[in-house]
Amino acid sequence: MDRIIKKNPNQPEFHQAVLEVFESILPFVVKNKKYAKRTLLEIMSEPERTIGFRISWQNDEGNIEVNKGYRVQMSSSIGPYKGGLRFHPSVNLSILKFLAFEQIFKNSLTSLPLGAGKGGSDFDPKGKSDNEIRRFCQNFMTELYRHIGDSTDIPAGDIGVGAREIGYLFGQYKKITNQFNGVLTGKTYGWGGSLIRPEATGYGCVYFTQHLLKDRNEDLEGQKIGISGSGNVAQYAAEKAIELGGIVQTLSDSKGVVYAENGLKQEHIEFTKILKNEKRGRIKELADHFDGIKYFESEKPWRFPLSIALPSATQNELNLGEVNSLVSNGLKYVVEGANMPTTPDAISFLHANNVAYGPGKASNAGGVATSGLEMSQNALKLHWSSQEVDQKLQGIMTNIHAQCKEFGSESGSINYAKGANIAGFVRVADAMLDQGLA
Ligand code: NDP
Ligand code: 2IT
Repeated sequence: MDRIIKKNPNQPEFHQAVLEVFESILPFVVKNKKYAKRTLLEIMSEPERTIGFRISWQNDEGNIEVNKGYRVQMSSSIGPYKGGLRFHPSVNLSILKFLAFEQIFKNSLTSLPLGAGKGGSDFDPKGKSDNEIRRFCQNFMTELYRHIGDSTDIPAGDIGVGAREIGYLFGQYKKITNQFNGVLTGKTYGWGGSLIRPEATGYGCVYFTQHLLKDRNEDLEGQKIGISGSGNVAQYAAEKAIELGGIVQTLSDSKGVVYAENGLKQEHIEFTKILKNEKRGRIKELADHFDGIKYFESEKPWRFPLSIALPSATQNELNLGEVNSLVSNGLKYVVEGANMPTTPDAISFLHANNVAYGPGKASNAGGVATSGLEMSQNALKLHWSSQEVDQKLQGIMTNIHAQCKEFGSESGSINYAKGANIAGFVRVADAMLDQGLA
């Protein structure tokens, strides 16, 4: 770990993600001769390839702006590089490398042939016109296209990249390469997307939550659920949790949180989808528009008494002080919709206080898994029905939970994070050994 920190200075998020995995799997690696003598973990933490590029684009005033673009091709041991693109002003190599590193284990857990990658830009989509977004995406793809391909590297969405951006990116890829193929996932259904891909991360996270509840002989009915974020993951986690009888009390964005004591209803989720995906407004407008919903500026969901927290916005958004107060207010489950939303000291606190903790690399894997299903449909040149895709997604989440239990069972309890890390590691490590890569 010291060597990794030295080789990758000033990358705190990357160090955090690597340390979390190292700490939890080291005893397993040391015990297993096959892995013990190798530097597998160290090799895995070095991207196979890191690409950086300039994106210059014209804003609506006619001026040229410039942003940084990246693709981190982390691991191709079990399949082509696969993972999302993030457009957010905070994007840098530390964040993309942590995300790409998490993606190794997540994609392995899906049991599909998916390697790991992540990319994006420090471009800020907030307040940009549709035309500016289109020009930016086209210029981003003009640089990226030479590094990706439907059996090389298959990007998708993440923060700030949804159906609109994937459309513009795909249009430019097709124009440059003269190829119509499955090089991106998260496409619109009418031109190669998969049904249920928009829903998959949020739905999958709730399916995973159901498994954790079942392990403790509970179910979702009547649970007070706090969800952070109001983007793709949060919208569909809320929708599925409501459908299954949960009381979803919060959604949020970077400006504040909305709280509905009696729980949000499907009509509120439909409003949120239009607000966020089309009008691109602030979550405050949900409270302005409906009775029984209050808005708290600059606050997070974690100040309310919840039994289940589904952090679904961004990294390190749930800290020790917040879990401490949540636990004194009756918190029993934290299941991550986002990537690495819970800080390391908060995770330790959850384990010490018998709160079931579902790590993002397991609980939000439904998104990339359904991207894998989109790739299969593209390769076969056909579409599966919603029911078929949803059933496969449920099967994958069930299987991920089973792997977490198999490798994470400790005397009297289950450490799902340890289970996810070991199970994810084994498949990739074995492939690396088979292929002479370690
Ligand atoms: P979206 O861009 O659709 O939504 C992001 C949401 O999180 C918005 O409500 C946004 O608020 C909020 N948010 C983003 N950054 C911050 C921040 N720094 N502080 C506070 N709030 C913030 O992204 P997704 O829903 O796709 O992604 C959410 C999380 O889920 C990310 O961690 C992503 O990596 C992870 N994830 C996504 C998957 C997918 O398929 N999309 C799959 C697996 C994981 P605002 O609009 O105000 O910025
Ligand atoms: O973090 C993630 O797993 C994603 N953003 C989805 C990646 C994908 O390729 O669907």
